Amino acid sequence: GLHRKKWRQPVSSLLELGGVAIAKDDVVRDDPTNNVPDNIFSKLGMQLHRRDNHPLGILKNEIYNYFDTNYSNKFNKFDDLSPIVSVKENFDDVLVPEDHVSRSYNDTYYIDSQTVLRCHTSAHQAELLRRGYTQFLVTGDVYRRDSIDSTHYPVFHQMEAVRVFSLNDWEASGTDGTSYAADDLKKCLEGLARHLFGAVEMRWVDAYFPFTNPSFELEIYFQEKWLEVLGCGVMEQEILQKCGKENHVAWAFGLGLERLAMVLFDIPDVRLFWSADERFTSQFSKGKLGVKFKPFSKFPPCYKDISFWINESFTENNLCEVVRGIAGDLVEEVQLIDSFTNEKKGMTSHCYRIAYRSMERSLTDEEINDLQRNVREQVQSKLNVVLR
Ligand code: FA5
Ligand code: MG
Repeated sequence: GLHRKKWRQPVSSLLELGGVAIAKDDVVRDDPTNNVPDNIFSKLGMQLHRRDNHPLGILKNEIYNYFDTNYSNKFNKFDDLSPIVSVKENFDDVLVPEDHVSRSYNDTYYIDSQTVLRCHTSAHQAELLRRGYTQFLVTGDVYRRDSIDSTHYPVFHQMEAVRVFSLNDWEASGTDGTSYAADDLKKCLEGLARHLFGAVEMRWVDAYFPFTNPSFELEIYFQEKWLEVLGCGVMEQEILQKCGKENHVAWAFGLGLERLAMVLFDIPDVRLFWSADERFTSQFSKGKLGVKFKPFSKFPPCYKDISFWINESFTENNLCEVVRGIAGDLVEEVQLIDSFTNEKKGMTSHCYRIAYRSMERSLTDEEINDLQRNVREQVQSKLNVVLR
């Protein structure tokens, strides 16, 4: 009957957060009304950024210090806003186009068709502007269906900052509002980078966001690569106008706390932030920024390849979710290493290399073979691909 699913839901798969009850679902489907799997569900409410002895909490507090000491007008701080937001807040309010990929079930976790796990802290910009705030910081956990490697995780943390100016502020400067805000933004972020890092190699890259123009990304050189740490720009006028802020300009940025913390603390893999192992947690303490993490030991990775004929609905994010659902934090990377099309049959084959590695111990052959057998079974049954 009508209520079948709703009422049969076992209690343990329901969670109350910020007054909203959400359900989990462990099936990967193309058009679900709820695509939040167990391993994501279990991260809700953890709030690593509110732990003073956790690298993310230490970093958050240090950024607070920077704003407190450099701005006489205090920034309002929020770090406890519910990650469950409406589609309107997450996308519409920040002008994300109707057909933008980030809205798809493949990229975003939906609780139902109108409710998502926020995929960025920008989801709170409009609400706070409407409530009258003009300088604020929002820190929180954000959720994305994404690929798997050492710098990507489906749950991570962002800090959003917004600063609004009125005509008085830029009139005297002799420049237009947009340049005034862009200059102030870059000054703020370069100051923040110096505050956190002292000297570090960084560069500005032009970017695109639906909610800012112009838009930029900041990259920092880390482990022989340029690592993107934040996006920012001058807020689109339309957002300000809709929030009752005509004749104002504003800048905004959203930074990835894990990415910055990896550089600051020398943390080599994003999974470590979730570790409850004392050999990790005991290395960090309140107020101590930049203590270099000492790996307990580097355990060897084990590589397993899997090849299959894909179908039209196949996506890498779905594959990663299946692998993560089985191996959890034992999976370090899922990488496409080969792809070819058989023109006659009109079929395409992908080969992925899965790297299994624990940050905490050596894995046994048996354990890895079990994981891989499970992966093969579920890739076949849940993604409807044909194994080779
Ligand atoms: C955004 O999320 C924008 N909302 C940022 C923004 C805010 C732009 C305000 C303009 C104005 P982006 O998708 O690039 O942008 O993510 C921002 C940062 O989050 C990235 O630079 C990166 O540091 C971090 N990040 C993104 N995906 C992941 C991931 N899977 N794991 C860890 N960190 C990530
Ligand atoms: Mg980006």
